[in-house]
Formats: sequence, structure tokens, C-alpha cells
Amino acid sequence: MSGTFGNPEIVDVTTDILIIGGGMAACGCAYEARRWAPDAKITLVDKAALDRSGAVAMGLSAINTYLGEQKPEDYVRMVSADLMGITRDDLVYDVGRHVDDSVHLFEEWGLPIWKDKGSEDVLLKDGGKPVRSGRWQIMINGEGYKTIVAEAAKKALGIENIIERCFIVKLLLDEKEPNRIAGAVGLSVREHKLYVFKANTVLLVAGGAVNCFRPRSTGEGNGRTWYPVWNAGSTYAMAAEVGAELTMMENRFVPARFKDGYGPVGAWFLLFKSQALNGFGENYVTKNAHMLADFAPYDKAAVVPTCLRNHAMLHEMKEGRGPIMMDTPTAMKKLAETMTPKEIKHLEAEAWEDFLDMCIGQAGVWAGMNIRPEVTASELMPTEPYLLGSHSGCCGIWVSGPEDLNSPANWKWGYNRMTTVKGLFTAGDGVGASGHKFSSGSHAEGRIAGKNMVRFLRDNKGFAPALKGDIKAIAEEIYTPVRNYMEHKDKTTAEDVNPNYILPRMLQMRLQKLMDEYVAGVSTYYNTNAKLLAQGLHLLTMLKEDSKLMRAKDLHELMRAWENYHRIITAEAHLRHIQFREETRYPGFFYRADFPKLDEANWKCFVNSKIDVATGEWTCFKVPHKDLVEKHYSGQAKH
Ligand code: SFD
Ligand code: AMP
Repeated sequence: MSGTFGNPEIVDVTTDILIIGGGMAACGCAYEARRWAPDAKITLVDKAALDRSGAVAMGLSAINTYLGEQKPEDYVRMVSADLMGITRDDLVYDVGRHVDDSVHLFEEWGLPIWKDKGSEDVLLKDGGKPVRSGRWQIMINGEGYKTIVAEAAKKALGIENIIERCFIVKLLLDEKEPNRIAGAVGLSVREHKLYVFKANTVLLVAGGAVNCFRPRSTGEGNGRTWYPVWNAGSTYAMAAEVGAELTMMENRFVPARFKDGYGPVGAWFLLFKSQALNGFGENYVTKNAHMLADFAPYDKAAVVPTCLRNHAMLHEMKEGRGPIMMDTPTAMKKLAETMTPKEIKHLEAEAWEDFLDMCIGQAGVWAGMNIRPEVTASELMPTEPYLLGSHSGCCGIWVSGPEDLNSPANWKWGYNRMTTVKGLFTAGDGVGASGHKFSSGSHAEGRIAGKNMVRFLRDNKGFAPALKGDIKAIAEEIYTPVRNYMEHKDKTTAEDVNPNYILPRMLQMRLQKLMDEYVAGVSTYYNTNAKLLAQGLHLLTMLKEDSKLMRAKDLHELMRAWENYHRIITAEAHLRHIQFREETRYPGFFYRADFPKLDEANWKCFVNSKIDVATGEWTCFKVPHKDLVEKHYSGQAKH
């Protein structure tokens, strides 16, 4: 039977390993799981097309985690300091010791990696020396990065095991065994089909959360963000809804980016050695160094933590000393001093290529505004908040870690990278309390998860998943926005204006407005307090109630509706965690104005949370933190 709009064909798929998402972590898992389980059925499902889905869609111009001669211990120190002391050393170390192997694979698969003079033709794994932009970062020609990584995943799984354009809406638990994953359900965004997956083990790697907050780009610029718009918090929301424990959901990333185009700054700061200045030409990080001492010892980290750099920038903006400018002309002039005219031309080309490789819109802004970086400085801005666990942020899901690192018992209760729901694994943006993995680390972590899922599969061979819940009722629920539309569309002469339903686009604006105003978005300079949060939660609860009234006039809008639902749940986790943590741990990312200080005595701990699946009740609680690697905050080590 083939489906019609509103009455989809139900497609049943039974598999051993189900991978939800098609990004860096998913591709890593596909590759590794196939190596260890050549005969297992492995199915990957992506809401988009694997070749260009996820954060690496446009490509990237650097791989931000490549250790080379660095020690994993030092990587652990850097990550911990950048995230203000609260990370899981076991998970970070584990990424550190495995990440280079993924980068070597990328090179083998055809990714061009910049090399120092003299080792141009030597592969990294054979001792080739990469061009380092920073201590941890290496430069690449990466516009084809994602297609290259996806190709290997496709080859590993076989195209017949990859389902594209299918948006997973919810995970399903097992009917017989409590707290045991059994499958997932998703809608095709191209055909009238609803997919019902049964699986022994599931990897949930649907990326971070974008567009929970009102973006700076509104009106004609709406739709432009730094992180990918199609990562809608599905990872956090779907995990939370089946009772998986979340961790550090109060954390967020507010990147400093080139204004309006969201172009990344890393290459400019690290490779081109450019400085960011206030409107009066002052280096605000040096100038405001005394302010950062309020957040000791982290101000003495070898690299000033990302949030503290923002803190210094925001101070200038609030005091009226904007705009913040990236001084590209001085940086390029300095570099050109020792260059031939041909090399200077090449440098100018690299300045553009940095954006053409990963953020084409920024090159568009430059072209449209007559900006030549060697002549004109460019404005920077702190963006709207993003929720993620793989870049310079660490919100996510609480997972079991490696067994061999002498970590506390409650950090390694099960299989490596398994969540607190049996059989449900995650990686990349999904794993909390361990940021700075970036593209390479997310791939490596996907591989770690994949290998352990194969072990899990072997140990649970006899398991026959039985889905909890009535699939007919679930299908009905998923198609509610379609019913809302069908039932009410003729009661109006203007399809988009109707008292009986709300457009997903409108609901999204309502969510973004309340998150912006109450939960420390850009309009309050990232400030909030207990009163604002309580009001925000009230409004969010009302919004959640109204979300049942979203309409979908086509499959695309149906996906939009469910993306928004995932955003709401993710936003709620973020809000509740911020409410719970009574201190300002990440100044520059957000401020609890009623608790403006760092409080090491009471809050040097993880904040975890969990939804009770029976009652829907959400609780937050403290989990003790421990350093496994000794930390130094001398400020002496140089980047
Ligand atoms: O310049 C569903 N990142 C950078 N990493 C680097 O190594 N170097 C850089 O240069 C980096 N920079 C950067 C980066 C990202 C972006 C957007 C820009 C610049 C502009 C970060 C990395 O890209 C990032 O850390 C990893 O990609 C994270 O990997 P992962 O696997 O956790 O997420 P993903 O790749 O976004 O994939 C998510 C997938 O899930 C799918 N999906 N599928 C089914 N159902 C659902 N409900 C789904 N929801 C989502 C997506 O389609 C996707 O396939 S720089 O700024 O520093
Ligand atoms: P970004 O382009 O901001 O995403 O950063 C890319 C990489 O450069 C990440 O590893 C960042 O931590 C690092 N980075 C960016 N800006 C700075 C800076 N001013 N100082 C040190 N490291 C930075």
C-alpha cells in the first residue's frame, strides 16, 4: 500500500544497529562498527542527504583537533580550562588518544591537508608536518570534507542500508525490559511514509541545537546562523524523553563571529595572528585582564578561556566602546613583510578561501560590502547562543566512559559512550561534559561508540526488541499537525492566518523571543536571574501546550513542526539547568545576575537532569566532579 498525505504507509525496518544522524559522529560509527561486525545489519538514517548534512555541510577550513606531538594529558588540560574546570577527563582523554587516527583516515580518503615546506608529499601518518594554525588546529582544503567522510561511511554500510530524508521524531523503549532502547520512529520528508525501526542498539547523533534563541539575523537575514540550522536539538530532546540523564545542559556556546555572515574567527586569530580591538583601537582582552581575575584560576589558563574572551568583549560593548573590529589589514601587512608579491597574492586568496571553504555567506557579505580584508577591518559580534557538545561548549548526555582510566565508578557503569538508557549510545555533540572535539574528535568518538555498540550487540544477541506503545497512536500523534491543517484550512480565506492552528514558523519565533528575553539571549546582554527564569518557564510551558496546535500543510512543514518540538524540550533543559546552577560559571556566555560570581566551593560539580518517563517530571541534581589529570593554571605555556 502506498501512503497519502496524512495517511502514510508504515515501513517496518528491523536492524541490529541503528544510527540516527549522518554527520561526523555517525560516519565514524558506520565505518568502525562495520569493521568489527562485518555481518551485522547496520542502518543509518539521516533527515538530510549524507553527502552534505550536518555541521560540516559546507566544508571546513581547519581540523581543530589534531594532537600530533602533543600529549593527551595536555589536551585534557586545555579542554578543562576552556570549559571553566568542569569536564569529564576520562572522555576527553579518550578522544585525545584516538583522534589522530581519524585524521589519518581522512587524509587516506583524499582530504587535502596543508603541509609545511619540505614535507608536502608526506602523509601525516608517515611523519608529514601539518601547517598548524594553533597548538591543536591544522589547516585543510576542506570544501569537500563532508563528501569525503560520507563516502567512506556509504562504502562501509552499503547504500541500501542508508535511509536519507527521514526525520526521526522519537525513540521507543522496550515493552518488556524497563529502561531499554528498542527502536525509533521517523517520517519521510519526501514520501508519504512513516518509518518504524526496531533495533538492538541505537546511536543517537543528531547534532546540537540551533535556533532555540532569537538569532541576530532577523528579517531579511533570517535563516543565517553560525551552526547548522537543521540541527534542532533532536539529540537532547529525544534522549531526555526516554529518560536518559543529561549533563551540563546549562552550558552553551556564544561564538565571537564576523558580523552578519557568521564567519569563524579561528584562522584569523591563530593563523593570521590578527587582533580584535574595540572601536578605539584597544585590545580588550589585555586591557580587561584584571576583570578576568574575578574568575580565577581559569584566567591563568595557557589560553584565555573562550567565555572569558567574550566577557572582556561584552564589557567594551556595554560601556559603549564598540564596534568590535577584527584588524585584518594590520595582520596581513605584518605577514606580507617577509613575502614575495606572489606569496602575498596567495595570502589574500587564503583569506577568502577560509570562508569559501566553510561559511560562504561571509564571503558574500565581504563582496557585497566592498570589504577587502587587506584594506578594511571587519566587525565582530558575539552571536546568539548555541547548544552543543563538540565545539567550544559541553552540554549533552551523560555517558559511561572508558574503563582503563581510573575514573570514579559512576563514570563507567556500562559500555563506553552508552547513555543511562540501556543500549542507547551517543557521540559528538551528543556527549556532554567534554567539548573541543570538533569535526575530527566527533568522528573519533563515533568510532569509539561504534566499536562498543558491536560489543553490546554481541553480549545481547538474544534480544528481540518489542516496541512500547501503540504504533497506530504514535503515527496519529506524529501527523497531528497535518490533521490540524486539514480540519481547519477552509475556515479562513488566508491560509496562514487561522485561529485554529499556529504555523511552525510563528511558533519558532515565539520560542526564540522568550528564550532571548528571559533565558539570557542577546537582547539582555546574556543576563538572567531566578525571577526571569521562572517567568520564562511559565511562558515555555504555555508554548509547549500550544505546540500541539502547530499545522503542517506539507511534509516539509511537518518536519519543521517536530523540529520545533525538539527545540522546546532542549530549551527547557537549558532553562532548568541555568535555574539550578546558582553561580556565574561561564561569564561571556551568560550571567546569573543574582549570582554574579564563580562559586568553586559549591558549584565545581556537574549538573545532571532527568525526566521521569512515567510522570514526565524533570529533576536536576549535582554530581561530584573529579580531576583525573592534574591541572596547572600558571598562564605560562604558550599557544
Ligand atoms: O571554524 C537528524 N566545526 C569545526 N570543526 C573543526 O574541526 N574545524 C572547524 O574549523 C570547525 N568550525 C566549524 C564547525 C562547524 C560549523 C557549522 C562551522 C564551522 C561553520 C564543528 C564540527 O563541524 C562539529 O563539531 C561536528 O560536525 C559535530 O559532529 P556531530 O556528528 O555531532 O554533528 P553533525 O556533523 O552536525 O551531524 C548531525 C547529523 O544529524 C542529522 N540529524 N537525522 C535524523 N533525524 C533527526 N531528527 C536529525 N536531526 C539531525 C543531520 O542531518 C546530520 O547528518 S569553526 O567554527 O571552528
Ligand atoms: P573558531 O573559529 O572560533 O571556531 O575557533 C577555531 C579554533 O580556534 C578553536 O579550536 C578555538 O578554540 C580556537 N580559537 C579561536 N579564537 C581563539 C583565540 N582568540 N585564542 C586562542 N584560540 C582561539
